[in-house]
Amino acid sequence: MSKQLIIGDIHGCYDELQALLDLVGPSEADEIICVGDLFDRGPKPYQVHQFFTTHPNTHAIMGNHERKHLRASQGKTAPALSQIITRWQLDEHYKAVLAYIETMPLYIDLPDATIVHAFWEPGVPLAEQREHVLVGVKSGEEYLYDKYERPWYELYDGDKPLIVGHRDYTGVMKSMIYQDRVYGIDSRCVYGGALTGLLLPDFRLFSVPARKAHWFKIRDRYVKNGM
Ligand SMILES: [Mn+2]
Repeated sequence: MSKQLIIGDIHGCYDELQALLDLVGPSEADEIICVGDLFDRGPKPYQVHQFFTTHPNTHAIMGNHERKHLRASQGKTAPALSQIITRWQLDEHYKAVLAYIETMPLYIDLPDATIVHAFWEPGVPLAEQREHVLVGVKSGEEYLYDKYERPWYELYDGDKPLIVGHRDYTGVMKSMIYQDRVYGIDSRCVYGGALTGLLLPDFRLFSVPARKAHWFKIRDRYVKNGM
């Protein structure tokens, strides 16, 4: 039977992605699914894009960083620093990455789990969840907190376990499991934490340490050089 490896926010951390794949050792038939935020802030967005566009059985969900790229490219918002740096890193490949981002779904619903980038609103079917909630836009997070005044994951009411990225719920760059119902697997690789994978159908966690606190180095280099 084929398995699914769900991977947390990669943020351009291609070397750690490879290390995680070496550790887990998925077969050709296994699916590899990232929860989103694939490119921004890390050192190797192009290699991550190549991986997801050339390997069979790979999928990625739209994260708030992908949404920002789309909206900036459509003139709806100004790109933030992390998008400006990613554009500069990708250079002539940026268009192809944007085209890939346009194909990314807001969620993936597997037999054993539902996967979204960020949040969930109780009482709302998956297909009717608000985009800014699923993707993790600030306004989506504020909307949930104003309406429910509790951490959203305590109210999760979907019919199978939910897997998300986007936030470090532990505060110590580790994954969170809430009542075997919500799996938060963003362990902050690009800030020097770890890259986490969750292997289904067994819900087994794997993790590899970040090689560096990539984002701080990249940001400082970019700002210093004025590029
Ligand atoms: Mn995110």
